[in-house]
Amino acid sequence: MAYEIAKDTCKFRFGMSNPEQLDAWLKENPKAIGLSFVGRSNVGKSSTINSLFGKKMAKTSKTPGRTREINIFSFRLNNDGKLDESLPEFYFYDLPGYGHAQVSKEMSKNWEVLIGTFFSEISLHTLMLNIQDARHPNQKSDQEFHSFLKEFSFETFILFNKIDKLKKQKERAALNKLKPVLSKEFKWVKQMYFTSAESKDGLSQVEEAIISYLLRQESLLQSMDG
Ligand SMILES: Nc1nc2c(ncn2[C@@H]2O[C@H](COP(=O)(O)OP(=O)(O)O)[C@@H](O)[C@H]2O)c(=O)[nH]1
Ligand SMILES: [Mg+2]
Repeated sequence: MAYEIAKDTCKFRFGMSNPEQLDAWLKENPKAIGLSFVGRSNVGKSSTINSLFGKKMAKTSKTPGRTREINIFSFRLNNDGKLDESLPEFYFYDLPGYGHAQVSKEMSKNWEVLIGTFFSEISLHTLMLNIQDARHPNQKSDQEFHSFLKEFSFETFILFNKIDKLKKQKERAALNKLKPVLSKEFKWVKQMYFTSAESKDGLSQVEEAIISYLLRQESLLQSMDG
């Protein structure tokens, strides 16, 4: 592959917990091209980010539901091992997990406003990467999130993470059986992957798909401007 994520260019930019501050940033950046990580707490969003963008980018946690901010990062792409300066800076967003019961009412209210602001103001050139736990896919909160997301027109991929934990052949077979069911259920989801942030299984395919999305958006914006 000619293009790859230039890990040495990945930078943490902002941690947003204030919806107004987030709103202002999003409105200033209507043409930002990037991707967003969304999923239940503890499914491995931060770990997947770290595997794709470089160690210790995002904070991983043993305690679910800790990140209550939207973290904004920027990165660039290499082409044949060299930074491609003709391409803009891209962004990725680490979102707080949904479906975590043990938060106070106040916190969940702020979460709702923050997430609402994010999805209604974020550039449409943003790929949604929904991470789910391969051992417990399509939970109630995943379904609720999907019915929310369906109202928007973002391109969406699903990553079923932690496949390294599916040790038994039986569990893997069950997941494979689920594939056609999930494809039916998630007709509007463009691509699905089985991954492990731990063993890195499946992540090079995900990186390839992300890059292809970014380059597509970039040429789309070029043609609109030109
Ligand atoms: N075995 C295994 N553990 C993982 C994987 N991805 C994440 N974890 C672990 O799951 C826990 C939660 O991960 P984290 O990335 O913080 O989840 P987040 O809340 O979705 O950001 C951590 O203890 C990780 O080490 C994976 O693919 N395989
Ligand atoms: Mg996290």
